[in-house]
Amino acid sequence: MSATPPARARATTLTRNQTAARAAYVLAGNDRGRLTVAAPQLYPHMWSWDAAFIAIGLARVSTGRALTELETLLGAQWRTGMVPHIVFTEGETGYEPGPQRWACGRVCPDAPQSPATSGLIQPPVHGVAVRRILDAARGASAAERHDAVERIRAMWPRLLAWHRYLADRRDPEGRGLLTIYHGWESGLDDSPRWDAPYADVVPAPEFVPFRRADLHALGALGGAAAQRPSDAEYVKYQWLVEELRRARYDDATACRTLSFRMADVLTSALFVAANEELATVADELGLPGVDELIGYADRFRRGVLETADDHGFAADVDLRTGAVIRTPTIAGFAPLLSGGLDPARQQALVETLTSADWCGHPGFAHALPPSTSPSSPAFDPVRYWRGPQWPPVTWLLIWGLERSGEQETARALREAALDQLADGLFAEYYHPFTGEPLGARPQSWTAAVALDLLA
Ligand code: 2M8
Repeated sequence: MSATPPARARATTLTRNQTAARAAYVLAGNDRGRLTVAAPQLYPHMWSWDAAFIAIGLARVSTGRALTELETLLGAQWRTGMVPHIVFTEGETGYEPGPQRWACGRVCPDAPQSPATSGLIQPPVHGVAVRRILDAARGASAAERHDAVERIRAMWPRLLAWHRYLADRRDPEGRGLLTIYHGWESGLDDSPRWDAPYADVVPAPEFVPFRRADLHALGALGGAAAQRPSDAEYVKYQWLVEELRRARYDDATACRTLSFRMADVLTSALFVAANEELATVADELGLPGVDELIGYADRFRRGVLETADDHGFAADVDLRTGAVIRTPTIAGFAPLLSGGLDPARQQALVETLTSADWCGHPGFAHALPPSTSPSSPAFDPVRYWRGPQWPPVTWLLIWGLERSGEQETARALREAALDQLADGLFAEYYHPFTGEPLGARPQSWTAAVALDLLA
């Protein structure tokens, strides 16, 4: 994909106050009481990492409501400590695979009977949200702060169990990288980083793929199928769910039998950051687990940095073949989230991020990170995680750059992000060249990161 289409003039540019007001309005509209749906038509349920970003945004409006979001998610935790990637809202049938297809409560004794959940994970950014909520509570009334502290104390055992699950069951060999069983677990579903491993995911001949509800929902929003993963990819996604169900969602079995097992460097880097953030919360509130959390952060930071090349760019590892997958996707910037690079490699990585191969492409409508480098043959400016710019990922990079002491680059990204979000549409993702909104809208996590960036 080399052609660079002209940037389109957008219909509206809101002021920052208007953008914030509209973002809060979107979150209120997507609020179903104790959870916020990821997007009303396309994703009418709660998603795990979406919930964390939503809580980060809600903290700017009400720390109490932000905590409710995390409490609902953690309320669906499995006995193993696993936090599921989807918590299904009752009676909602517009998403596939739905609860019947996962059948978690039926085939796995560790899954809750209610609420119904999926049997996968997503990146563990929840610790980051907890830290942000506690910080936001500092500026609130004494009563709100007291309530926030008590509720964080109450959810602490579940947060620790989640991190223990990840460290023990998703890194049984202690390499400092988290194993994922499905591209969906990475959150970057159809990223080109998974193309090679997906070549080995071959559905059994008798497998009958089920109806794709996503294309129907997106079509109703006026979106085109070209913005979603292809049918060929979707059959593999469905087949992996089937494999997992056959493994009864048992981690030991999954680690032996699944046809997709990747050490995900971005998820691992986010785990480092979440452990560090939770360790500061534990320290501040006198909660148990500080040393354990710092231990996890150190172990996974080492794991992430071991994959980095001379320019600090990180890689995934295919655990089935041992192959190192260094695709030019946004995941390569993982060390900016885990921290720990030596100054020379950190500078090189920031230079790469701002170069014409990434945010600095001269044709981009907004100088923001694309999900895949436009110089990669796999780049596609409209298709999901294969090129478009995703606001929550931008948020993560801004946050990571600030933590890494790269204030100037963080500031530039923040300004560009606010320009992008001033269309007031809160799209799921954006066309890097035209600035056109793509995918679902309004998407809750986009509104949430807008609220936080504007605060
Ligand atoms: C997308 O993933 C779901 C499957 O989990 C889907 O396409 O049906 C991804 O963008 C994921 O990162 C996100 O959490 C989810 C809900 O926004 O949608």
